[in-house]
Amino acid sequence: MLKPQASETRELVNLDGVYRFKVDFDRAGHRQEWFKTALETDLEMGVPASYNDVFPDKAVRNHVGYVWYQREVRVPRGWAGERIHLRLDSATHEGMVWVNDVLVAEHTGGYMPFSADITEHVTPGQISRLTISVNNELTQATIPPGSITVSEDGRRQQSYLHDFYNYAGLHRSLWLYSTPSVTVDDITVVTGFEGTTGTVDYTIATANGTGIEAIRVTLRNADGAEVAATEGAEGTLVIDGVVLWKPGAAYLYSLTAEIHDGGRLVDSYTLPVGVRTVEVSGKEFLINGEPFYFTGFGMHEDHVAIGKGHSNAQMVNDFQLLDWVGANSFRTSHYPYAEEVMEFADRHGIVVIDETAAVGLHLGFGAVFGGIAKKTYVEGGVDANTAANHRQAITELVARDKNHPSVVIWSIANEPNGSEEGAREYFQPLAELTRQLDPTRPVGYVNVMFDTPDKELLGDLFDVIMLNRYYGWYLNNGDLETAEQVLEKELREWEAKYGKPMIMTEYGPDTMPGFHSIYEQPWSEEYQAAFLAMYHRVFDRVDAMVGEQVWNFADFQTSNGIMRVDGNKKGVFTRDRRPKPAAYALRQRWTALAGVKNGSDKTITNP
Ligand code: GCB
Repeated sequence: MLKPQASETRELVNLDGVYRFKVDFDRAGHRQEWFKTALETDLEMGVPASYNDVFPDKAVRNHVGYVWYQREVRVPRGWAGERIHLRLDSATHEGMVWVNDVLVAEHTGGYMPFSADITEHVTPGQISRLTISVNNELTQATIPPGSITVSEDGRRQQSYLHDFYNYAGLHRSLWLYSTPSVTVDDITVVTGFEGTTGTVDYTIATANGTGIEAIRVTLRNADGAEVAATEGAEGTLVIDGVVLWKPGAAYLYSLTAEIHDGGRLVDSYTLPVGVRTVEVSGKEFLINGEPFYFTGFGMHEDHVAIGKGHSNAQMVNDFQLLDWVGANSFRTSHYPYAEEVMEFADRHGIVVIDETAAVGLHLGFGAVFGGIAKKTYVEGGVDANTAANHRQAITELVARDKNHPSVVIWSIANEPNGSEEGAREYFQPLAELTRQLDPTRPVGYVNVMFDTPDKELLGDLFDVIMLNRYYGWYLNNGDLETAEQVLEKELREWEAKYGKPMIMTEYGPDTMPGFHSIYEQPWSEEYQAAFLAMYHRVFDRVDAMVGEQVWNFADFQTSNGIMRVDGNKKGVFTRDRRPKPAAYALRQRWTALAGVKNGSDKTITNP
């Protein structure tokens, strides 16, 4: 799926701004056809952003159901004769879109783009009414799943098994764009190299052509000089003296695909391309044939006031802090991030573990918080409906992100139940689907701490072992000595069981900024630093460890509960991005680790 862009043959108008906004408290909007007239409301809402924390009103924040957005859009008058499209980069979790009175698009899945050809419903030069209903409900059939109950006084209440606030709304940009009718519909690139010769295998899908158009493909280097060119819908571009895309040293070529008809340029689309390879070999994770050691974080799209709304300035700030702390990677825990984030990572050589929104697929979790342990793989639980939506989530993620050089692993789920009967039956087809959609990248899932190697049933289906461990926090709280022993013992068991590269994708304690303790008490800033240093000692002793991603980059908002005080405090930065002391310790370690290869001489002195 190509991101809309302006080109010689395409135009692009951004539709971000302030929309009329109405919360559908009575679930009346669809029945009363609110899209047919101006929304009756005094409220307005900024887009992109989550609406939840914008209004000082508990009823809005806690609303479960639909909200409505509306604005007028003038289609540029010069677009007569073009195809006209509308694109929403996301609507969390379900969006329905009307242009004037006509429903033009519907999409479920809160972190993926969708678009509609609206040519027949608009007139260039004229104003049209754009109305969007957005539903924030999570059910057992959505990804991520959740459940809704109705209180005695009739309020709908949402619960879910993931640990981040269910922010909702139009979190990402909206676009109006034009294309010719014959278009470059999709491009897929797979890159490789042999010595100093690089290759870009490409496939171009066109739409609405007659089949006789010529396809021309040109590859330019970062200075804009042509380095290779060829013709046809499929082929290989060869680059002499290739400059590779490397972690920390990004280099991007640009591939322009053009459709020509009788000498006339019909459509043109340009895609940034980084030439690199990714591979798992024994216990090593190789980028460009060289062992790579992941340092960084599990993150969240989460900021004060805008919630999960994308902000370019906040994004740049987060990447600057990643750079400052010496991180070379992050995981898009626990859902695909905005495309601008992926593009930034491409441009700056940051390595990404790209995750679907399949989080909370473990119904036994209830028991941990004093509730009942339910079975996961049963009808009405994680079942065929979930699997169908999970397939969609994987398919859409690969379609959107397959060309990003920064993406080196597909993570198809976070902490599903991986030890219960039914887990293999559920995950095997999904692992196969991911490989079929993209045979070039390693595939993994993120393992939960209950699924120790003696119980876990899935590891052989995947290329890498990704583990979230909280010894010293949820287990052995305050006792880092015992935690160190159990952690090392378990990691060695994983290593012996699979002999695959292992990444610690989550580890870290909640930490209250400003709380100090000479006794290394849990919640103190000293405990966070000591906890991380202990994990690092262990990682440095276990050969198969190829990465460490601390939980979390920053404090983030969660749902209410006795385990959380205004959210999760495991951030190394606070929610407003101030460093806790652990940030300085990580900076020292990761800066020293940079460039040190896995295996050979990974041992460094811990701060
Ligand atoms: C986990 C989850 C993550 C939570 C974290 C925690 O295992 O993957 O979403 O936020 O633990 O802090 O409890």
